Amino acid sequence: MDIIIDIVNTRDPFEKEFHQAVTEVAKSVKPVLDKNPEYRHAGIVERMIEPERMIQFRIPWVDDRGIVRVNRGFRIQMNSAIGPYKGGLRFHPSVNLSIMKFLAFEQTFKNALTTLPIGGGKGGSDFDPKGKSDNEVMRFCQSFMSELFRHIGPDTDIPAGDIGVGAREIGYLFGMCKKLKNEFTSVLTGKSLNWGGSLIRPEATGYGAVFFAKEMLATRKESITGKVCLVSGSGNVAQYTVEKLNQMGAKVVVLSDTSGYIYDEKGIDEAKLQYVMYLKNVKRGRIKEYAQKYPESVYTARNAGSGHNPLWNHKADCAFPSATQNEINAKDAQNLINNGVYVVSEGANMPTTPEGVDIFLDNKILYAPGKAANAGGVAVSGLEMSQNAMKIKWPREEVETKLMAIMKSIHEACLSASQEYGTPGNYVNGANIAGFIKVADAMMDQGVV
Ligand code: NDP
Ligand code: 2IT
Repeated sequence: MDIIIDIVNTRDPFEKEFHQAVTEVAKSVKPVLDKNPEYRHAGIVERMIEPERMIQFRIPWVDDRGIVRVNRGFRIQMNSAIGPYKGGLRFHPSVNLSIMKFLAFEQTFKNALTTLPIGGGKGGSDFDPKGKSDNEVMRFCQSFMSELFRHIGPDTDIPAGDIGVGAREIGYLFGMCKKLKNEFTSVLTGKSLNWGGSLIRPEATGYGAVFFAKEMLATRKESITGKVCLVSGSGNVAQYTVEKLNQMGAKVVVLSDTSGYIYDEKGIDEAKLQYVMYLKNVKRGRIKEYAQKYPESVYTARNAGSGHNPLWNHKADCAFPSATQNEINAKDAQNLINNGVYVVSEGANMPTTPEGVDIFLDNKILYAPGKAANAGGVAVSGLEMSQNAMKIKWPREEVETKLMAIMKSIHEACLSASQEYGTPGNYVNGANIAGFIKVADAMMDQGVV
């Protein structure tokens, strides 16, 4: 394990998010390597931490005032042992190589857990869609795709959405890619329903995170019904997490965005959720406006310097962090425990710091890491690719049933790997080990490539 940490420290000394993700996996898989020395001899981990290919490119575009702007684009093609590279695109000003690499690394294990034949990748840009006109977003997407198109394809690399990339951006990206390639193929997922998208793809990540929580609660013979839940973020994942929790009889009392969060003791019911969807997806406004519309709720502005996020300091049973990486630190994790939270299902990728994770594990709560709990999104992306390849469209119920079955099987795989390697109920070890073995075995079969 120390050798692996040394390699990333020496090669990529400043990539802190990538180090964080690698360190966690390296710790979890140590007993697997001890039991199966052939993985060490074949340099499996050394190869897994080095992307197969990284593409970085210039994205020039012209804003509405006629000024030339330049952003940076990335695509990390991390691992193709079990299928073509697959993973989202993130457009956010914080995007850098470390964040892209941590996401691509996590994606490789997540995709392996889905049971589908998809490898790991991730991409994006430091472009900020906030405050940009539709035309600016379109011109940016077209410029981004004018380079990316030569690196992707339905059997090579299939991007999708992530933070800042939703239906609008996927539409513009697909339009340009189709034009440049002169073919209509499944080169992106998360497409709109009338031109190749899958039913339930928009819902899949949030629904999946709730299904995973349901499976964890079932191990204690409990259900979601009646549970009070904290959900962070208010984008794609958060919205459909709230929708499914409401359908299952739970109550969600918080939602957030980068500026702050709202607390609504009465619960964010279906009608209020419809308003959030309008506010965020159509009006592209701020969550603060929720408190103006529903005076029974309270808005608290973000205080980044406070050392903790008050959103996690409310009485509840379950938490679904669904905004971004490292949004729960040790203090937040302890606040959650002190407030009675005993189920954490991560909709976001790596939302909990290593110190926070240790607090969850020490308290033996039902804690599912993102690579297991949020795998429903990419799983339905895989189902979108299958439907496109077969040129058919499955009904809503069929896709949701398949999603439910996939989340159940991920839960079982994590649990059984955690048991086999001596840490029963530790979903962090379980997810890392189960994902690792699947990718490692494929790499062993395919030789040193
Ligand atoms: P969206 O862009 O739809 O929503 C992101 C939400 O998180 C927004 O409310 C945004 O606030 C908030 N947010 C983003 N960055 C920060 C930040 N630095 N600090 C505080 N809040 C922030 O993205 P998604 O819902 O798609 O993604 C949310 C998380 O889920 C990400 O970690 C993503 O990687 C993960 N994920 C997404 C999947 C998908 O299918 N979309 C699949 C699996 C995981 P604001 O409105 O102010 O921007
Ligand atoms: O983090 C993720 O799993 C995603 N953003 C979804 C990726 C996908 O290919 O659907």
